[in-house]
Amino acid sequence: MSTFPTFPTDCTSLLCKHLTTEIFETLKDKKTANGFTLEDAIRSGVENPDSGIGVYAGDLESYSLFASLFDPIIESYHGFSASDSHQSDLDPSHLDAPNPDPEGAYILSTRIRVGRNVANLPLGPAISMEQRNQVEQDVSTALGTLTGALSGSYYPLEGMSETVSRELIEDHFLFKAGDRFLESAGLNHDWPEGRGIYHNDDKTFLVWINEEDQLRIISMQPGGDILEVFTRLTTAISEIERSVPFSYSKHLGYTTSCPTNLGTAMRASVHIKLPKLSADMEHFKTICDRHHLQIRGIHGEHSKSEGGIYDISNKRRLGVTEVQCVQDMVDGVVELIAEEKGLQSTSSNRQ
Ligand code: ADP
Ligand code: ILO
Repeated sequence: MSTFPTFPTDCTSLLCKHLTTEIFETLKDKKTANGFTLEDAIRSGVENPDSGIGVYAGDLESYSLFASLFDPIIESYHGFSASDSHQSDLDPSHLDAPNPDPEGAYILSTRIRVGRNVANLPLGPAISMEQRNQVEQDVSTALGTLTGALSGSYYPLEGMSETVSRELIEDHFLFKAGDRFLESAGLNHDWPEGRGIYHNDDKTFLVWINEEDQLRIISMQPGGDILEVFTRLTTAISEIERSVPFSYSKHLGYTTSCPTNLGTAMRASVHIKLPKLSADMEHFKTICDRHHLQIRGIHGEHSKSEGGIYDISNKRRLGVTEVQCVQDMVDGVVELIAEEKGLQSTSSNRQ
């Protein structure tokens, strides 16, 4: 790439905010050992100017070689500076999480996922077909050794019937095909080969293979027992880590292809019914901001809410521990439920 990309005047992505002509000129001819370039890193944000972020890494080296672009983006998104370092804490006994909704009136389900990538391999945007297929083989073999509540089966996407995959997506278990942000980032190359999903019989423990990250390890179940969900996840992570070495750096924590996921790579969410509170979106957002929470629709990122049900999750992932990520979500959900209850009783007193 020799010319500076053009962005529409209303573009608000972190890429367009931080990519100056000086940074562009310094980085445009650099290449990581895996052949990943600046052009590759910014393609998603250039082709999708409505991106929030707009960049992806091809390998761990991308974060240091293109640091003059990635660092300010990481600082803007996570409030984490180049001199900070990351801490991990996956100990469930450090979490204070009694079920915020024991009667099941508000929380439909809880899900906690982490992203992981295999050490010393390129990330999805720069991986070859052979390397990706090897990841699928190694990870599915490792998962095949799990026992007890984690034992299950691997279902490759290739050969999966349309009906089965539609059902898994609608029931919130499987990733969707054709995401345009991932497509531009090169993450859909050779689709559907090398991709698939592992799950136990109850679908409370799932692993996505070779989607945005090489592994997305997921624990989920109906209701609001967040501690049980976190405990299952942490057990699974340490079991998998015995045979699959994960890419981790002291500075950035777990390596991920999208900078928003760096650090813990954790998203802890509930699907929660808040019809009264969400009628006043500004008030709803103020509470979420106070607890560092993100609001999504119920069919994943870039989807809409249905029936006053929202996906509420931690926004901070880097420079905070996994326990803190989940604690943000728990504390915010407690306040959201109290607020919804208050609004419900005010409106029933008026009737
Ligand atoms: P990610 O969690 O990897 O960031 P998405 O936002 O696309 O990705 O969510 C993936 C899927 O997980 C979607 O189908 C979404 O509805 C589902 N999901 C997320 N949180 C929950 C939850 N608390 N309960 C049930 N399904 C959930
Ligand atoms: N590249 C997209 C998505 C960023 C955050 N989400 C995920 C799934 N990583 C954007 O810049 O809006």
